[in-house]
Amino acid sequence: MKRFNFLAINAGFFILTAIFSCSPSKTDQTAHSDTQPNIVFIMTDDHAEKAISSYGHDLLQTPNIDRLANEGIRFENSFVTNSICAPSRAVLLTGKYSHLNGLRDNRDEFDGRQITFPKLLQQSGYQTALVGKWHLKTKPTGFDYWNILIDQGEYYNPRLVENGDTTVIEGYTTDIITDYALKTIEERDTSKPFCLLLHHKAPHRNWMPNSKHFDMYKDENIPLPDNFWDDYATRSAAASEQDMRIEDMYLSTDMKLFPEDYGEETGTGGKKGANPERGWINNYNRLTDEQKAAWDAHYNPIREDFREAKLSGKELVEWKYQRYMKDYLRCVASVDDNIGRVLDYLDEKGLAENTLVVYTSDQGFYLGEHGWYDKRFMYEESLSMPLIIRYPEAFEGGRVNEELVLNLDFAPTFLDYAGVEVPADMQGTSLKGLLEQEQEVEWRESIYYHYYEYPHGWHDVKKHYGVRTGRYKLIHFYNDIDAWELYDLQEDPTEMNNLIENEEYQEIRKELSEELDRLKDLYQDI
Ligand SMILES: [Ca+2]
Repeated sequence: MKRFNFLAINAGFFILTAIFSCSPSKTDQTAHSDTQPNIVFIMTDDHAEKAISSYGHDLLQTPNIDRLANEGIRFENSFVTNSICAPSRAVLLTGKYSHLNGLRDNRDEFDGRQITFPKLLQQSGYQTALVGKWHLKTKPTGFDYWNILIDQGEYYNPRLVENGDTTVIEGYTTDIITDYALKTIEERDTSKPFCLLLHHKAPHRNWMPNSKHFDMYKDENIPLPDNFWDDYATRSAAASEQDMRIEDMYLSTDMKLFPEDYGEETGTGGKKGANPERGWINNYNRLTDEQKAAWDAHYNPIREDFREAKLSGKELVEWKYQRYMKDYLRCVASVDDNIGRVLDYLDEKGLAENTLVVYTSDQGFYLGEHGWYDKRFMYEESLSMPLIIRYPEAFEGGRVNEELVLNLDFAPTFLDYAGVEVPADMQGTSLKGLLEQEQEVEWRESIYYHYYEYPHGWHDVKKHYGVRTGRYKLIHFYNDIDAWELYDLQEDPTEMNNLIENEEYQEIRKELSEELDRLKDLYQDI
């Protein structure tokens, strides 16, 4: 814990001691394991499945996430109900769709008076803790201990609010969040099971890597996705207005250049009229002298090359893609390192067997597909979220599950494993039957999605809702547009060909439309 400054250590110990006042007994680590598992819920922000090697991709090696997949169950078809940060978190906590939990987009505040799974676990005897990104504006409820980043948080030297008190901790945020998470487990009341929500900021924009990963991909070029130069033909919502193209990324905060490198900021960055330079320079100035020296040693040669090359057109876009991807993947490398630390800690303390460990992200992300970064659209890259669950005491690992699961299912799953009755108005389904391969599991054959953040907010993606089955997807964009899209994911996995007017698909369109009506009714989204 060398990276903590002295004041922060003392503040942390004071609070932890005050909260966990029952004296810990190291001999009683598994006393509760027969009935209630410990839960470690690790969630990152904007981590695409494509940036995980166990999902079958080779952009990046993620040995620690892969270890979890080898020892647990990896879900091939896990999805988010509303692909944006705060709404995804509200769904996770409540087990309810956005229109019922009241948090439709990042502008809304979370109503912390609602029933959430941490509250119910707490009432059933769990010690509950939240460490890392929160992003729901209101104060966390249902946690014995919380220590959270402010809003989106910072990559370096983050401000952390620990049960209401703000401190600045020197170091790299992904490491620091993990430090606090492990400290929270270490100092818990061992007579109780614990539930820890470990929520990383990374790899959210603006992708500032730990200097130890600067050399990754140094002399490599990352291949462009096949549909990088998408013209959005047949898809009017994508063609009309969205502002999430890599082409339009900021030269300042996204590319880490300074005004003297480029003159005038030409990127729109998802929000015309924002002032990205000010935010970026503030971020840079938060670095310590030592961090700045490491930063400059890596980025100054990149800046010099940029100034000399005077790139424009496609060359500039491809340069942006390389810069974006390398920093994004380096940030994921830190996430993977720190997952390794958590798994090693659980092993060392004899907690691995009776702890349910989840790895997921609040949604997926575009890594150049359709020419994009960001999320929001109901297309596969942002609808999908990685999901791996390990609980050695209950099931063997190494399997892949292909059922359609949702972030709506987390709350019922944790309550089910804890032996707590799932409230009737939670809309998800416990994953326990799938995890334990019970023979008579009847599972959903379609999922429902609804995105709202328009015209306010970022990136100008129009409101839409839709249904996805194992093979097909029907989407309706609405508000100031009335556009339907239909995809055959088996024939067109990258969703380039909208089949809504195709004669051969009219029967499927009708069936999907009926299924969409059924789901809207089922989830009370009317
Ligand atoms: Ca996110």
